[in-house]
Amino acid sequence: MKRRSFFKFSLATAFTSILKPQSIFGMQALKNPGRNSNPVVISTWSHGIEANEAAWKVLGNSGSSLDAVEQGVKITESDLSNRSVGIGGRPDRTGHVTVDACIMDERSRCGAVACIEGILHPISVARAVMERTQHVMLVGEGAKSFALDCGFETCKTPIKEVKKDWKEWKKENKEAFEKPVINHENHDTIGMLAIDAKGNISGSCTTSGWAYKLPGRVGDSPIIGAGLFIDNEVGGACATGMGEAIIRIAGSHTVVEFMRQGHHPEKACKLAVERIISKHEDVQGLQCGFIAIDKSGQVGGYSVYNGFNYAMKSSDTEKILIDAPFDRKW
Ligand code: SD4
Repeated sequence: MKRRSFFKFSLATAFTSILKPQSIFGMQALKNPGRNSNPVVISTWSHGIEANEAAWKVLGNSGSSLDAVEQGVKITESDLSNRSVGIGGRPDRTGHVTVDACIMDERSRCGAVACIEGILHPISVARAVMERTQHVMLVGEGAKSFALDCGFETCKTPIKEVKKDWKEWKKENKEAFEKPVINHENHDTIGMLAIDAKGNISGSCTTSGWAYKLPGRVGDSPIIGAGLFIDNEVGGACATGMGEAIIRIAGSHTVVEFMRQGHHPEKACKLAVERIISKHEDVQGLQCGFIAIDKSGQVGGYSVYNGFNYAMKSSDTEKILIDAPFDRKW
C-alpha cells in the first residue's frame, strides 16, 4: 500500500499535534452540553488544516457556518498541488477534469453541482444553485452555463502536470476499464462541517472524484445524504472514499440518523462504516471514511481502513489532525 504525500507534513503544520486513534465517546467532546455556541470546524484529511484556517477566519469573527464552509473548501479547490480536489484534480479517462460539489445549511437548504468542468470554485456554484434557483442540483453543461451566467471565475484544466500524468496513465492502462484499487493516492475529497457561535451547523464537500473515472461518472460528494448531510436539530456528517459504496447506504444521512438515535458522532460514523462493510462481499481496497459533528459540538470520525484522518479547529484547540479509528488494517 503506497503511503501518500499527505503524510509529509510541512513546516506550516509544525504546530499541529497529531492525535492517535482513540476509543469512542467523548475524546473530542467540548464542554457545554446541549446546543453548542463555541464554533468548531472539522474537515477531511490533512489538507483540512489549511481549509479550517480559512473557515476559522469566518467563524472566529462571529460569521455564519455557511460562509465558513464555503470559504474553507475554496482554499483546497484552488490548490494547484491537490490532485483530488478542484483545479489541480486528476481527469477522467478522456482527460477532462470534471468536479462534484455540494453545500447544505442549518435550514436544510442545499445546492449541488456535478460533473462540472472549467470553473474555479464549484462550491460557490453549488451555493448559488441553493440560493438563486429553486433546484438542488445542476450537472454538466447546464451547471457550467449557470456558473458562467452568474459570472463565476473559469479555469483551464487539466493543468500541465496533471495532463502529463494522465498521458502516462493512458500509456500504461490502454484497456483499463476494470475497477481501480481505491487507495489514498486518488481519493481525498474535502468535506467540511462547521458549527457557528449561534449553534448553527453547515457543511460542504468538493472533489474531482475518482481519478481516471468513466466520463459522466458522479460520486457521492455532490449527493445530499451521501457525501454530505446536515440536520440542525441533530448534527452533520460528510464522507470521503469510494463514492459508489457511500451512495449505496446514503452514508452521511445514515450517520446523522445514528446521531439522532443518541450515538456519539464517532460511534455514528462507525455504525455507518459497519453498514458499508455488511453490504459488500469483499471490501478489499474499499476505503470509505466519515466525519461528523453533533449539535453540542462533539466530533468524531471512522473509516473502513487505517490511513484516514481529519482536521479540527475550535477556540479551545489549536489546529489538530486526528487519525480516525478504523475497522480493518490494510
Ligand atoms: C468520489 N468520494 O468521487 C469521492 C472521492 C473521495 O476522498 O472522497 N475521495 O467517490
